[in-house]
Amino acid sequence: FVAMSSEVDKAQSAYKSKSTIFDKIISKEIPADIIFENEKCMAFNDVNPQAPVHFLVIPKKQIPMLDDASEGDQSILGELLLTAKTLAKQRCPDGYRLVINNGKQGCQSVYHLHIHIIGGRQLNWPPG
Ligand code: D5M
Repeated sequence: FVAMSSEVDKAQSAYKSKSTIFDKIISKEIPADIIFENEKCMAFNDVNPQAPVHFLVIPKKQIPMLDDASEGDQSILGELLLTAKTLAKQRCPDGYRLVINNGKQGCQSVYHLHIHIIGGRQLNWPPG
């Protein structure tokens, strides 16, 4: 419960900013456990894993949240989903879940669009 409420606390105090910690991961200013990278997107393991497999897929383009995605982002959104699927299929052959947290009540704490991929154990439904 501590871990869960601290993620909620982080989301409560998070806000959109010009650059986020994920930009620093993209530019390699700070290290991350990167598992995939191409010119458009990147995947790395989450520092606060909620399951045996928990990684994030992000666009290199700065899109703060899903709300900000537009018609012109169709191909990058598709690329994120297909990248997530390819990596998830290898790591979680028995199933997995994709999550996009959007905004305060969605529990978003980093304002750079990201897809969570969670798996490696039996997941529950519904989420909290
Ligand atoms: O999820 C943001 C997620 O990002 C949260 O699960 C922790 C993770 N995070 C935060 N900083 C890092 C670094 N530096 N490396 C890897 N993972 C990180 P949200 O959907 O915004 O709540």
